[in-house]
Amino acid sequence: MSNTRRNFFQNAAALATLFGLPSHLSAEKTAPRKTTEPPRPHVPVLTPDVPDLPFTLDGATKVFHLRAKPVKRKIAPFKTIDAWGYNGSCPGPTIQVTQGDRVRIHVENALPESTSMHWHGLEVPIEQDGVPFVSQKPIAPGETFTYEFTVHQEGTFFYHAHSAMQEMIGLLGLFIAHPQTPYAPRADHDFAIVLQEWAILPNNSVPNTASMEFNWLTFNGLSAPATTPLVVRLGSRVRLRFVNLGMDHHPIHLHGHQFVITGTEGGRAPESTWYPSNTVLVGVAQAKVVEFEAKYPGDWMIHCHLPHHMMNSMMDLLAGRQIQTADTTGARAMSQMAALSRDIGVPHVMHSPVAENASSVPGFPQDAFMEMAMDDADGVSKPETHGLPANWSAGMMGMMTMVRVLPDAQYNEIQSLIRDRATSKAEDHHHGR
Ligand SMILES: [Cu+2]
Repeated sequence: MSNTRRNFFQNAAALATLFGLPSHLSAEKTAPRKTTEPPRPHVPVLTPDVPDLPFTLDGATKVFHLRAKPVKRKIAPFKTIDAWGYNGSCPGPTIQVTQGDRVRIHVENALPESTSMHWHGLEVPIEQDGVPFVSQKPIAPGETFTYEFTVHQEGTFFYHAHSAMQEMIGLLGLFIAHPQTPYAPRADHDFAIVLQEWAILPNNSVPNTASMEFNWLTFNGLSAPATTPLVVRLGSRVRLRFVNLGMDHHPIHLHGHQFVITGTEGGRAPESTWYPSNTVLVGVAQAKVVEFEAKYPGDWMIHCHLPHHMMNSMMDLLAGRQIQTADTTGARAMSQMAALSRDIGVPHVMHSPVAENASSVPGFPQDAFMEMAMDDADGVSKPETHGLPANWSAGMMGMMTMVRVLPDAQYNEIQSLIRDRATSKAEDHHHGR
């Protein structure tokens, strides 16, 4: 085959990867597979609320471009922060390659200080290791450094600036290497989630990366209820990949199902090591991969179980306002919350009822004023939340999302809404909106 033809086929394959719908987004999935169609070796990883990094081909080498730059991230309906990220996203876009691929990654520094890039867990030559002053000179502002290596491993890896404070302000992303020999059993859905914590004072937008007191906790750069639920088909096999590059360890708990731990930051774990759990501790610098059969229909929570990681910083809402909780009644609290709702422009804020004598009970309030429903807020309402019970968002805070295990009809309805969203976004783009 001539070089031109070979390039054409390689480029066609790359375009299919870039623009093809993941098989789990296809409504035709319920139809029996045609015998002539070769089975896909794996479904692509979906990183909710984070884009994939596109690539071009130079011969057989996949070429990526990452631009380190400050980025504004609306982590909750009432909180936008100044983080640093890549290509306008924090965490950075997800890189997906196949074991055996040769990759070239241009890292451009649009930060006001020098940076570096480390390929965490990947076995690369020392000059590609990305440690400033040890394996390379720091990448100065305005400079680009090009990394190139062959990925001979499979698994869940990540990339990050090899500088402690830059990691904490968001300079990291996922690096997924799909296996050459497909994993067994095959997963129907494959999701990845980056865990991060932030210390941001009320009325401030810049994280304090030196602080040990974290008040904002995020999955893929968002705090619940802004996190996008993971929508899966009832009866499917689901893989979840968690990556932690922060200061705290996070015990991630799944409701209503048991999973097995099928991999770590070092790759796939042998099946003989799998044992049932429903909580997995994702330690700092680790990846943990779990799999389960989505057997039970429902909207099942998945969240860090550290109590302080299951809340948002309400101080931001209160900014400059006094809410009297120590001497209040249900009606008074309701009117205060309604005023708050108007002021912050969140369509609907409510809390659950409190007893008439609440203020005379030592310990009150605990959660009474933390439950705020904002189902219709910008960034909360989306196809993936379609059909959830009213006020669902009142129970969602911090490092939290849900796995929605849905029967065919509901699953297909949401996938069709997601496709409509993609179409209208493409049209907006086409019309320069
Ligand atoms: Cu946690």
